[in-house]
Amino acid sequence: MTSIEPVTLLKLGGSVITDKNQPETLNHANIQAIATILSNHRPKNLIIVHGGGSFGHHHASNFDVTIENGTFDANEVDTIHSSMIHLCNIVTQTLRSSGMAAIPIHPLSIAWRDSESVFHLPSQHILVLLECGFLPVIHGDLVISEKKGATVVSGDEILINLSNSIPTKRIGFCTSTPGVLDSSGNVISQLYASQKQESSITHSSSTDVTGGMAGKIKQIAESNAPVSIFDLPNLENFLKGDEPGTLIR
Ligand code: IP8
Repeated sequence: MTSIEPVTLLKLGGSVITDKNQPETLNHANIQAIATILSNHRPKNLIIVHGGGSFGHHHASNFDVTIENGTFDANEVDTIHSSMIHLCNIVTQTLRSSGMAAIPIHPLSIAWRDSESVFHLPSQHILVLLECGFLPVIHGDLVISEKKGATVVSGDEILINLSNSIPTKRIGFCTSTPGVLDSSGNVISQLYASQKQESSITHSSSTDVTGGMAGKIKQIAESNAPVSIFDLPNLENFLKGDEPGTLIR
């Protein structure tokens, strides 16, 4: 068994790394900016999870595939999954070009949902990757679900699942908003467990089959580690150990 120091889990929102309003459109500038920031800071024991943005969500929505509603059509599975592999390859290639040892991990190949819809993601090999000095990069994807076929799993659910199976120091969600906003549009600096479900959360107008910020907050309620939600200009501060945006305990 491996034993490593507690990890940092970082979610790169699909709305940060892609243009969510244009099908299959990357935000190259943001992906490069993230790679530069990470290579300057070289955080130890980091696991990255990224979202689908205009890649996975666009195709999943066309085929009406969601977290609940699966597909048994292999061509649909391949179209959705391949678009996520493509996005993950761009992210990992950019990170490697900046000197990071990024390795893609594809949930469809290793994870599943059981008959109660409980999500299972083996994590031992992810720990071994970390121990060997690699930077694991996982992504929202399709997963095979008992009786339902292939359903969507969000990067948020993957991240929270990992935080409950791998000792986790902190969790960061790098999103297109500077944090969780109150009804006047101001960033709420701290939320406590009891408020996690009650905050005023706006819904995005772009295609998102996993529920946007509202879905994220629902997932975060399941985590044990402190969670920060912030935007790209604050990624560096998060990596330095600050608590930018909204801190959820
Ligand atoms: O953007 C969604 O991941 P998310 C993945 O983290 C697919 O919700 C395939 C739509």
